Order: sequence, then structure tokens, then C-alpha cells
Amino acid sequence: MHDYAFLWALVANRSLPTIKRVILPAMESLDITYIHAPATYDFRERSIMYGPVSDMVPSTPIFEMYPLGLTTLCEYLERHGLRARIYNLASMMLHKKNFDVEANLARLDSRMFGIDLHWMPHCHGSIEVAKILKRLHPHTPISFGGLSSSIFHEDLIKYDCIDYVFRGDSTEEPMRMLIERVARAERTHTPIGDLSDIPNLTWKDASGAIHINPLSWVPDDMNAISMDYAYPMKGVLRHHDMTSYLPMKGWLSYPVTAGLSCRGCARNCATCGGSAYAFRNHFGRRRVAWRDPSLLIRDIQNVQNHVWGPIFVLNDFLQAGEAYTHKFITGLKDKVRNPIGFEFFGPPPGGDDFYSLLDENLDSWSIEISAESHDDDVRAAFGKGHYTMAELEDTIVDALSHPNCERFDLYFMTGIPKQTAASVRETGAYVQHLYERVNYDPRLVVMTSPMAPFLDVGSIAFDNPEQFGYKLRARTFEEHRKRMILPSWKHIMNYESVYMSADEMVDATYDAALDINRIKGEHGILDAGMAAGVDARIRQAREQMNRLDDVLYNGTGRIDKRLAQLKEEFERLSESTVAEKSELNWAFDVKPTHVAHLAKLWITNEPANFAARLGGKWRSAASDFDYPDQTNGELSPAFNADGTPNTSARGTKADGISDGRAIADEQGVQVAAFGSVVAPGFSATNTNSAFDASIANLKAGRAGTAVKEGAAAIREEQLRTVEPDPLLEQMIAEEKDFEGKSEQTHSVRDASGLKGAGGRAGARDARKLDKLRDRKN
Ligand code: B12
Ligand code: SF4
Repeated sequence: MHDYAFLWALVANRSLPTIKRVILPAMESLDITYIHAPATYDFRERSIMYGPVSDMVPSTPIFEMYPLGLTTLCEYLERHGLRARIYNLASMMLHKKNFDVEANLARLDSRMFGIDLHWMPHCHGSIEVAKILKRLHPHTPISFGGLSSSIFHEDLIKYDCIDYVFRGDSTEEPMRMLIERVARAERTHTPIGDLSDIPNLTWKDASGAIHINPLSWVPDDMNAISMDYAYPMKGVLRHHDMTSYLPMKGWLSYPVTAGLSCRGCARNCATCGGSAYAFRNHFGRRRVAWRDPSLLIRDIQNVQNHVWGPIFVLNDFLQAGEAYTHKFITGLKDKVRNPIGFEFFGPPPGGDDFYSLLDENLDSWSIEISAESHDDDVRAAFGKGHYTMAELEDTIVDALSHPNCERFDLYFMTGIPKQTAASVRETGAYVQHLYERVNYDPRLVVMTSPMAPFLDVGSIAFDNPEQFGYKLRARTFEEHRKRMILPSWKHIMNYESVYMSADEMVDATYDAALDINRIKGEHGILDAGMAAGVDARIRQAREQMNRLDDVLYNGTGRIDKRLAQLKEEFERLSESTVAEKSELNWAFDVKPTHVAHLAKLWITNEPANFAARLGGKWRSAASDFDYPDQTNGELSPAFNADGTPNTSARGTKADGISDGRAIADEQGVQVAAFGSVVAPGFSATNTNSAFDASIANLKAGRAGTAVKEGAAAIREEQLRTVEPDPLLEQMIAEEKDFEGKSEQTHSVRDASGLKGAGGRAGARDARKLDKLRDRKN
């Protein structure tokens, strides 16, 4: 009786967390916690007109989506007995009003923190979060990683708040090696010691000296990592925390997922930080690393067991060749239940036959292609000169003639080499022609957006701006970081084009978007009400940009105070401006099988997780499938056998780049080999040898290594800074002036105006548009 009274007193008087603390023992520390920061750390307080920077992706403009690599890293580590979690700080700050960042970060208990700086727009947020973490957890090492980190590793490691930087596109195994070392040092109370054997690592030793290990871990395939979404599902259950794992705002209402066919790319688009050039020069990759098609199929099956949203298969698998394509598509037969879409980098070779293959194997399929410009010359200057708009039109007509084609998304982009404002404004007329040609088929969805906020760091054009008509406003890491507090996307952009000024680009982009939206509205491609909404928002966004200039250049007093009054409008007009964001969304159904699978997942995990917690342990969240250990590549070494960096345009005889296997013939007959650095279906002028010849004249700005040649290039680059920006200087001076003073410059801690593509409204709009598209021609 006494015991029950005690229990009742316990339950009645204590909060649930307190009860849990009494019943459950203290939990063991996690080995690593990966934190995803918002693009601009204090976005809730600042007034920034982000504009349409994220209109073509599901995230809000603070880019709350974390890299898929965080899930592959965590799963890999869990599989090897370590305990890892994802903490999407950006998502927490967006979802929870007045979310207290410092109090929540202080509660994290981990042997190491990992912060992704994969996409360059996170250059501000990731550093600010690292500074806070270092202050709150001074003895816990902080590591950075991701594509942008790889490029700026030398700059990053100089920050006091960063201990390690991982370079390269495959860091699972190097990360495991480091975490084991950190854990051992902690267990044995010994110093961590020499880390020079850990590949791809840039690090500081106990004396603060910086070391740059070779970028030598470059696996040849993508088969060792788990892309089956098992980790995030299990992670949510284990930590009883959904928000910190959410990939983006509103994901629960619009659970979009991705399947990735490869790491790297076979093409060399000038402004792309994921091109063969960027991978070769900055991430050590000399050939595309493919995922075995049978694994990709299994990924898709597993995803749709638990998640009902659409699956986008990104990175054009056609580049892997005919055999891969056939195995993948035929292997999907009778297995796909969710909406599925494929990204292609040009018209698929085989045209109508290829679409018949899709029809035979899939009840419904969609395609997305980024043509960048309707103008063949501009597209060629961008690096997609391997097809003409006429050829792309033909393929659209072919695709739409197939009954199982659900939609065809066609994207254009502004700000690319050789593109003038006049060329951007011609887009509308072209789109009108295109829609006429397909008889206003509503399944064709055309959209345009600006290349913003940044020209990709590490791209051919970033490394050689003048040759592509760009003037960089930011070159170094610091120069980028500082720009993220500027008041609008026009100001934040790290480039200006000699073909059109930033003001012209803003205006022309809004004009082209107005035209495309009008055409879609008039012809029932887009719901009339939604089209009217987009029209109004574009016009208001343009007005708002003018008002902003007025406030900036004619106003008085501190800039942030002047801008504060515009914050609400900035947020409202920073989404769904160049196109209705929910146009990106695809309708989907939740089926009873999904519910059954989720219930099974809960039943098989929850009691076992609880039992582990009773012992103070975190239960493994590794995938149920077997994956091999990650091994280093032999075909794409960043270093030659004699230790010299393999940075010459020509690789080893067997790397599929220069041994002749990568050539397609003049008729476009595809002879590209598995993993070769050339896209199939192209003429000899588009082979890797041709790429190499043109790249040979270019100079990589920041090679991924500090050995000899690389170091020289980096030194030279470090000296190249941009001209000072008076507006930025004024804002920084004002902030410094007010630092530490009692007056609170920013009081609002909310940005609920940012909605993202998801949410119930997004899903409802998507269903509306789906019905509209059912009116197939
Ligand atoms: C798939 C993809 C997307 C998907 C995102 C899926 C996702 N959640 O990751 C979508 C379509 C949504 C997308 C959006 C964007 N993307 Co994108 N994307 C790609 C693409 C095609 C492939 C990436 C890939 O294959 N990843 C493979 C996965 C398994 O690995 P991973 O995520 O890279 O992670 C590994 C390493 O990078 C590293 N790593 C990553 N994070 C960390 C953290 C730590 C601590 C450590 C140690 C290691 C580490 O280790 C991981 C495991 O090995 C590349 C182009 C290319 N050819 O690579 C562009 C690319 C990465 N994207 C790019 C850009 C610019 C964007 C956008 C900013 C565009 C925009 N303005 O809207 C947005 C940002 C979205 C956001 N954050 O909200 C640029 C980045 C250039 C740069 N350096 O900044 C790229 C290079 C090319 C391009 N222009 O598209 N993208
Ligand atoms: S096709 Fe071009 S834009 Fe797309 S990932 Fe490859 S290089 Fe980048």
C-alpha cells in the first residue's frame, strides 16, 4: 500500500520528464550528433527578402533540408556499433515559436558534434551554431563536412570553434575512424594523438597546428551506404523526437523522398558545383560512383513501405549506360506504388522506345529536365549544348504521348553565362509556343527561377569567372559568410554577370515568371485562383524590392531598424513568387499498407528501444538490410601510386576517362561505359576528352589538397579577394557598434511567415492540380 502511495505521489506531482529521469537510468552519451543549421542563423530576428531562392526546392529560403548524407553517415556508424543522431536545428527553429536554441543545444549529450556545410548558403548559420556549441560544450570536438566544407577546408579549420573538417563526397568510413579514436581517447583518458592516417581529414593537433591529410578516400561505387530511409525512421522512434529529424517544414503533409543513383556527375555545366570538373578538382572523384540498380530498386521499395509521398530518382541514371537503365527500369515492374519521377540531364536516348520501356514497367511515371534556357547558344554556354531545344521539344511530345506519363517538369534558370535580360524575357514567348505544340497539355509544367543566392563554389565558372562573364562579389569563405546578412537576394548574390546587372536580372526573372504563370493560368495548366495568387505575389515582390531600395538608399538611421517594418512582407514574398510552390508537389494517397508497415515498425522497435533504455543504452538504428563496408576506390584515386596528386586532366589508363571507353559516336549511339565520365547519346564533341581539352585551359581555384600544386593554387586564391561592398560594410559596422549594448536590436523570435512546400495547404493544392492534370490530351 505504501509503495502505491509513493508511486501515486511520484506520478501526480512530477512532470513526465522528471518521472522518466527517476525510472530510467542516465543514458550513455551519443558518439556523434549531426546538427543542421539554418542558412542565416538569426533569420527569425533579421528582415531579409530572400526572394525566390528556394522556390524550386521543397525547403523554405533558410534551406532547412539537411543533406541525405547525414542519414547515410548515421546509419553507417550505427552499423558499426556507434550511436549517432540527426538534430535538424533549422527545422526546430522554424516549427517551434520562440524555440530557445541555446537551452536546447546545451542539453545535447554527445562525444562529438558534426555540422554540415554542404550547401554554401549555410555558411553563416553553420559557423554561428559552431560558435554556440563550442561555448556550451568547450571539450566536445566539432567537425564540419559536405561539399562546400571540402572546398573551404583551409578557411574553416582556422576557426577556433572547428576542430576537424572532412573533405570529399564519401566520408562514412573516415568519420567512423575518427569517432572510434575520439571515443577511445575519452574512455582511456588519453590524448587523441596523431590523426595523419585518417583520409580526407583536415585537423588541428593539441598545439593548434593545422594538418591536411591526403584526399585519398574516394570509393568507386555507392553500394556501401544505406539509402533505404530505415535510419531516420528508427531514429525518430528511438529519440521520440520527430521535429529534429524532419527534412523540411511541412514534410509530414508532403513526405517527399529521394533515391540517388550515383555520386558525382558525368557532365560539366559551367555553373554547377556538382560537375565532373568540381568533383575531380575539389572532391578527388575521377569517375561517377554508381549505386547498383538492384539496391536502388530495394531503396525505393523500402521507402514506399513507410512513406507515401513521391520518390524522385535524382542524378540522371541514363549516364550509366543502356545496361544499367534496362536493369533498373525493368526491375521496377510491379514494385512501385508511390508516385515516381526521374531527373534527366537531357532528352533520353532512344526517345519513344525509351518511354515505351517506362510505360511497360510502370503504371505512372514523371520526368524532370532542366533546360536552363530556351536559347540554344545560352544553353551551350552553360554546358548543355549536347541537345537543342528542338530535340527537347520532340522528347516532350514523345513523353506526353505515352499514357502512363503523369507529368513532365521543365525548368529554366536565369543568371547563366551569355544570358541577357532580353533573352530571359523571350522565355514567355517560347513557353507559349511550346504549350501550343503540346496542345496545352496540363501535364507539362514549366517553371523558371534565378541562379541564387550563389553561383556554386567549386564550379568551372566560379574558379574562372572572367571567362564566363562573371564578376564575383565573394570569393573567400568569409566574404560569403558576411553577405548572408544583406537585406535581399539581389544583395546576397555572390556574382554579377556582365550580360545583365543584378537589378536587370531581378526584373527580367519576375517578368519571365509573370509570363509563364499567365500562360498556365489562361490555359488551365494551373488553377485560375492559384495563378492569380502567383501573379499578385510576383507584382508585390517586385514592388517590395523597390521599397527596399528606397528604404535603404533614402532612409536614415540604422539599417536593421529601417528594415524591421518590412519583415512580415519579406517572409510572405519570399516563397511561391516565381511559381506556386505547391506546383512542385505531387498528389499521393496514404494506403492501408503504409499504416500497417508503420505499426509494424513501431511494434518491432518501441519495446526493444525501451528495454535498451532501461539499461541506459541506445539501441541500434541500423538498417535491417546488409550492406558491405565502405572500401576505398581503386579506379579514381586522388593520388598516384608515387604519392603525387592525381590532378592532371588525364587519369590512369583504367579509370574509364581516358582509355577510350568513354566515347559516344557521331550518330549519338551510346557507347559510354559504366561509370565513365561522359553522358550517353552524345557526339564525340561531348566526350570526356573534349571536356578535358576545354578544361585544360582553365584553372582550378582551390584544389582539394595542400600538397605542392594544390597548395600553390590555394595560396594564390587566398590573396584574391573582392572589392569592398559599401552597404555590407555599413551593416557590419552598425552591428559591431551595437554588439553587447543593452538595447535589443532584434526582438522577434519567429519566422512563421515561411511556409515551405509542405503543409496541409500544399497537399490540398497538389491534389487540386493533380485533378486538373487528369485532363490528359
Ligand atoms: C540531390 C541533390 C539535391 C536534393 C537534396 C537532397 C538532400 N537532402 O540531400 C535537392 C533537389 C532537394 C537539392 C536542393 C538544393 N541543392 Co542540391 N544537389 C543534389 C545533388 C544532385 C546530389 C547530391 C548527392 O548525390 N548526395 C549524395 C549523398 C548521399 O551524400 P551527401 O549528402 O553529399 O553527403 C556526403 C558528403 O557530402 C559528406 N557530408 C555532408 N554533410 C556532412 C556533414 C559532416 C559533419 C560530415 C563529416 C560530412 C558531411 O559526407 C556525406 C556522406 O558521405 C548535387 C549535385 C551533384 N552532382 O552532386 C546537388 C548540389 C549538392 N546542390 C546544390 C545546390 C546549390 C542546392 C540548393 C541550394 C539549390 C537551391 N538554391 O535551391 C538546394 C538546397 C536545398 C536545401 N538544403 O534545402 C549544389 C551545391 C553547391 C554548393 N557547394 O553550395 C550542388 C553541388 C549542385 C547543384 N547546383 O545542384 N539538391
Ligand atoms: S548535369 Fe550539369 S547541372 Fe546537372 S549535376 Fe551534372 S554538371 Fe551539374
